[in-house]
Amino acid sequence: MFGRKNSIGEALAKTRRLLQGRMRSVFGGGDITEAMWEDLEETLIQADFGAEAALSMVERLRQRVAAGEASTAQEVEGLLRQEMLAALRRGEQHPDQEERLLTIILVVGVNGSGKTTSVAKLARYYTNRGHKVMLAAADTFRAAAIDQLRIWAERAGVAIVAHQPDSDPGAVVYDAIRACRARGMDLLLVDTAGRLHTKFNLMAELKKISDVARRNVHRAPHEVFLVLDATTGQNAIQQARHFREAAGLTGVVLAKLDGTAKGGVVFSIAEELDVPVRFVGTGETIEDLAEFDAEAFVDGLFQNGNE
Ligand SMILES: Nc1nc2c(ncn2[C@@H]2O[C@H](COP(=O)(O)OP(=O)(O)OP(=O)(O)O)[C@@H](O)[C@H]2O)c(=O)[nH]1
Ligand SMILES: [Mg+2]
Repeated sequence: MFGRKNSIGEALAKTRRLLQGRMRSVFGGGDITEAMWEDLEETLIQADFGAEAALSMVERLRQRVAAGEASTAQEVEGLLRQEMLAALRRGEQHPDQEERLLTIILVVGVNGSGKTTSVAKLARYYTNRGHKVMLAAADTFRAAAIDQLRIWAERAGVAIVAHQPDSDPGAVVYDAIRACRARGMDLLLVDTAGRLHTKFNLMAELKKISDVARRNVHRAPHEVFLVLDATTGQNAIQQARHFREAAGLTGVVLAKLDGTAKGGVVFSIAEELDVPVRFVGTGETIEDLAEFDAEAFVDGLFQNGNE
C-alpha cells in the first residue's frame, strides 16, 4: 500500500483540488466583502483546518486588511499563503527570529515590581544587539513615572515618546508606533502603569494598549513581559495569574533576584504559569539584567561559594 513514496505535492493533490476550486470562487469577485470572509472560513473548515484554526486565520487576515496590507481579494489570497506558512512554522522558530519591521514589547506588572527599571535594562540589552530602540511612556497615571522613564531613556541613549500625565496611554502607544516608523526604529518597549484606581481599570487599560498595538502593527504586541518582584516569592504567582488572563503573557522578567532568597519562585513560575522566565534582574543599574539560563540557575543554586 505504501510501496511508492509520493512527494508532499503529490500527496496533497486531493486537498489542493478541493481548495483551489473553492478559492477561485472565494477570491474571484475581486472585492473584499463580508461574503468573501464567510466563504473563506467555510472553505478552510471544509479542508479540515478545524473551526478554531480557520477562524483565527480569517481573523488575522481581517486584521492585516484593516491595517492596509491588502485592498483586493487577490491580495488577500497572497496574504493567506503567508499566513498558512506562518501557521506551520510557528513551532519551528522563536518569535524573536521572525523577520519583522517593528517589534513591540509590552512590559507589565504590579506597582513597584521593577517595570520601569526593566524597560531601561531591556533598552540597553537590545541596543547592544543592534536594535534601534524607542520607549513609550504608557504609565501616564503618575507624573513621576514619565520623568523617571525619561531619565532612563537618557542613560540608555534611546528615544522616548511621552505625553502629559493623565493622558490616554493608548494614544501614547499610537504616537510611538508612528514615531518608530518615521525614524526607522525596529523595537518599541512600552512601560505601563502598575496601579490605577482599581485592578479592573488596570487590566482594561492594558487591554486597550494591547489593542492599539495589534491594530497598528501586524501580530503586535509580539511580547508581553510580566515583571515579577522576586522578593515577594509566592505572592508573585497570584499576581501573575491575573496578568496572564488579562494580557496574554509571553515571558517573565524576574526582577530583584539579587535581593532575595526566594529565587525558588522560578520553579513555581515554570510549574504553574507555563510562561517562561526570560530575564532576571540582578541589581539596580542598567546593566543588571541577565538572560535566564536554566543551567546557570540550577548551577547557581548548588554552587559552593563563599556567600
Ligand atoms: N536590587 C534590585 N533592585 C531593583 C531591580 N529592579 C528594580 N529594582 C528597584 O525596584 C524599585 C522599583 O523599580 P521600578 O522600576 O520603579 O518599578 P515599577 O514597577 O516601574 O514601579 P511603578 O512604576 O511604581 O509601578 C526601584 O528602586 C528599583 O531600583 C533589580 O533587579 N534588583
Ligand atoms: Mg514604573
